[in-house]
Formats: sequence, structure tokens, C-alpha cells
Amino acid sequence: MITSSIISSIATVGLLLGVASGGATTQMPHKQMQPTEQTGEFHRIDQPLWLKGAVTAGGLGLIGLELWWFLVSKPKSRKATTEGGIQEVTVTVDGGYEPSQIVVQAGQPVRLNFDRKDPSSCLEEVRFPDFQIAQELPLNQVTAIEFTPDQPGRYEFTCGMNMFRGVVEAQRHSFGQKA
Ligand SMILES: [Cu+2]
Repeated sequence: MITSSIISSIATVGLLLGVASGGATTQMPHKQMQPTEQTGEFHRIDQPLWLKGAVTAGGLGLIGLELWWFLVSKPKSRKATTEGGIQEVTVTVDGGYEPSQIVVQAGQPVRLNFDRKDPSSCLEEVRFPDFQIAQELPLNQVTAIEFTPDQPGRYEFTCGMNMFRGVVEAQRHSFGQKA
């Protein structure tokens, strides 16, 4: 009784593995449907050692770059300059937002001049969810976006796909400072 159930469970596992690997192998040609002639060749060629080394080195390099990105490169923050009661900062849009951290005073109007230099469609729109702003940024043009952060806090802005981010940090009015 017990042995037969063990055997049947082993058989089941074996069957499942077979189905799984069978599924995997049947999926292969799907992925490489177009270069049919090359598929056979692709499997047969052994990758040369230097290629494996290069791939490994490339992977390690990417990991290092990622670490650098998160640990070393801190976002540059810039304080808005006030003129005529409006706090103004120019934000260059080129592979992201520069500066990506903008310090302003709460309760005062803010004008961000987005200077879009990056043609990638990813950056063609900028959004300020807290202010219900979704603004198109024409290429090689400066687009002004205005809002007033009434309360101190951090107000994020992102590209249309939420990939690039920046933040407006609205600070409380300091004493003795006139608006
Ligand atoms: Cu994007």
C-alpha cells in the first residue's frame, strides 16, 4: 500500500517534471520563430570562454554602476530664487531632471521652467500629481509650470510613465523672512 503510493507519487512528480521540461522545450521555437535556420546553429555553438568572461565582467560592471547610482550619486538639490514674489527654478530635462530636488518656501507661488533637451518620448510629459498637473514639454523649449504649495512637504513630479522623478521640497516659512 505505502510503497505503491510512493511509487505513484514519484511517477506523478516525474510526469510533472516531464510536462514542465516538455513545455519549456516547446516554448523555445516560439521565441525564435523567425530565424528558423539559425536555431539549430544557435544551440550547437559553444560560447567561447572569453565571451563568458566578458558577459560576467559586464554583469559585475552593471552591478557596480547600480551601487554607485544608489549610494554615491546623491540628487543635487537647488534652492529657488525669488523674484517678484515668485520662486523660480530652471529644470533641465535631459536623461532625467536636473536638479531633481528643488527647495522652495511653502505658501509662495513656484514657477518651474522645464527646459526639455531630451528627445525621448519618455520625458515628453511631466506630472505633478499633488497639483493635478500633467504638462506636455515640447522639445527644445522652455515650458513654465506654476503652482503654490500651501503646506510644507515633499511634492513629487514624474515623467508620464512614472520612470523619472524629482521632488519639490516646500519648507516652512522661516522667521524674519519676508515674502
Ligand atoms: Cu517616462
